Amino acid sequence: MLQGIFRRVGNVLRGRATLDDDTIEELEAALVMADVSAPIAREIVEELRRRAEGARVTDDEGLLELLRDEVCERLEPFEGELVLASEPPTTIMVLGVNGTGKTTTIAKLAHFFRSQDMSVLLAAADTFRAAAIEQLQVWGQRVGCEVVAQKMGADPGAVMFDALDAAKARGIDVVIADTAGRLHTKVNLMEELRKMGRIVERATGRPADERLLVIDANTGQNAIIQAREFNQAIGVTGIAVAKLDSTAKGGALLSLTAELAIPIKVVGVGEKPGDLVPFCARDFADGIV
Ligand SMILES: Nc1nc2c(ncn2[C@@H]2O[C@H](COP(=O)(O)OP(=O)(O)OP(=O)(O)O)[C@@H](O)[C@H]2O)c(=O)[nH]1
Ligand SMILES: [Mg+2]
Repeated sequence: MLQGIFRRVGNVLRGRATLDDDTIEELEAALVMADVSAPIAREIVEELRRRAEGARVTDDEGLLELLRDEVCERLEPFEGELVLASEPPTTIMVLGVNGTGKTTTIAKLAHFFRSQDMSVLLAAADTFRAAAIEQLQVWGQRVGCEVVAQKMGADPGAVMFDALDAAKARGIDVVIADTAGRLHTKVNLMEELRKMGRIVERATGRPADERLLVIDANTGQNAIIQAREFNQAIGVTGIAVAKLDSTAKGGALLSLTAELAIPIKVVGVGEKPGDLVPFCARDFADGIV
């Protein structure tokens, strides 16, 4: 699944039977090239050295196996599952900066819930661009669920309110809200998200069941800054990684989870509604190394 730069991490080890200082240095550099932060890259190679000594590994396959295990064990505690509310509707707010893959991820989530025979309603609360509303409506048609929308420029909170009102009236299982991701008015954006959050709380008696942050797998260390900001604003309950199929990196997930301890819930591996899989640390580790 992942090629390119992260492959180099594996290539560094190929043909080497032991971890000499040069190999360690190259490996650390390769990890950083794959978007692993420098401190975590250092930790990983130190741990790998310890493991290799303990396990008396004698060939490159053995070293690779240890590296995969190390990556897997770091991410395993952060395998998460989407939360479904015991009292419907489950509310999922989908967050993230411009172009990360929010709307596509919503379509995929809707498709997934529909395949489980659940009813889904989409809230077009990214009212910043007319195209965003239309895009969600097209997806709604394609995956077979209703879309609650207002005009461009409308108050996203009002769209959220309408959507939850309709969902309760119709006994809908899951409401998924698109949100704006523009960055140039960040303070307003975060305030707007908090306001939407309060509207959910008032309508359902609890915070949105999922505040799902979409991270573009190509983003690199910026992903951590994004996660920190959204987390401060509204409390992120899970990460959705988009575009893992198109990246050569993905190492930012290691620092992101280490720093913020937010579970990774789903992974986007393409542009079609079916291209969404649960996050699996083992698959990720095997794919990258
Ligand atoms: N290959 C691949 N492309 C993806 C994936 N998810 C999203 N995309 C593409 O990424 C682009 C942006 O996706 P959107 O879902 O529109 O992103 P967004 O966050 O809603 O963007 P804005 O509404 O502009 O902020 C589109 O061209 C998608 O087809 C994925 O998992 N794999
Ligand atoms: Mg969008």
